[in-house]
Amino acid sequence: MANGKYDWGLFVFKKRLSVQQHQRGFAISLMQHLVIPTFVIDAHRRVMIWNKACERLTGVAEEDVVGTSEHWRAFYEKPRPCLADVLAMDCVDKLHEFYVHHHAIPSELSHGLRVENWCVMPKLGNQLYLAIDAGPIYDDAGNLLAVVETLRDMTEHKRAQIALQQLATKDGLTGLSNRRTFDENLQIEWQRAQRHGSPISLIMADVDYFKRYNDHYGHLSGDECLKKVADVLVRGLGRPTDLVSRYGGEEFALILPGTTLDGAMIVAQRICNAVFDLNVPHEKAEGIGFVTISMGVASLIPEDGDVHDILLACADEALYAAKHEGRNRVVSAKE
Ligand code: GH3
Ligand code: MG
Ligand code: MG
Repeated sequence: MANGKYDWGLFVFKKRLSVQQHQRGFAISLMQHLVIPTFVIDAHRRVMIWNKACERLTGVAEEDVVGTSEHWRAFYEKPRPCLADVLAMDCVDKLHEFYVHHHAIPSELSHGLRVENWCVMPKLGNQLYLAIDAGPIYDDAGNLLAVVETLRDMTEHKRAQIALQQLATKDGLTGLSNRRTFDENLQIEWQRAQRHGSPISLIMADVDYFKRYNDHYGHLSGDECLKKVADVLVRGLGRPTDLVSRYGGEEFALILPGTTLDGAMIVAQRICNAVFDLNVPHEKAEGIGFVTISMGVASLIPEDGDVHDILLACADEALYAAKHEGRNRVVSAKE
């Protein structure tokens, strides 16, 4: 009030300010109570907002993180950028270094990013698979004001997906790769060997007198025996590219990419000895008294036009010879 007159200009200004403050307060409160875990960082990567749902998801309290750049601690054990940081630092080209599953959000309106990732959640001590979205906010001049990151817990969904994948690719009894995975892998490795002109070896293994084992000790003991043999096979393989699968009943197949016949024979003999050394009694195994396996080994450098069936047929023939020659032995396919 000046000279008894009311200052309408000041009044309108104050009113507008108070409406703006009210709106801002409402927006912050809205975000804080949003059911979707959300946090916001400024252009200097300091946390501005850390909502209640984010507190529940991470176990990290708002007061411990707001004003700091320590938000990574809520998700990871070692310092690394969160998705919002990637946008704030303008290093989207490095996204693949931090996230396996990532893509830009397909919208002309958004410069956002979407990723999926396993997070270790150090405060809660449990691993969560999170779907993460981040979107930048710019002022009218195009300067970055903030980045909003939202998180969705996809752990159950991911675990179900992994379980389904396991069902489709693994053998239920032994946990080894199943026949389908074997077929796919053999095809891939065969083609790779063809392209590189490198050797590929295949070992077929079959438990000796296993029908008698089942008949004598029962089917459940038979299953236990197969698991023990499978463990020996897994331990017998040295390279990450080697693959052991349950081919069928009591037959196993081992693919050894980049391995010559001599190398594969050494591996097979070592495994054959290790199964014998398990000392699993088998009263009905002729002459030996323990569970043993026979193995047929084949190796080839595939040429153009060759199909992998030749390798299977050669290894099978060698296995047949191993049985014929008395079992508990390794026989190589004829060159
Ligand atoms: P050989 O020494 O010539 O290999 O004789 P074998 O008795 O091992 O061979 P055969 O093919 O006659 O019999 C295989 C047996 O393996 C038949 C079945 O009783 C047993 N078998 C196959 N799959 C399973 C399984 O999943 N669990 C159990 N317990 N036994 C199985
Ligand atoms: Mg058999
Ligand atoms: Mg057998």
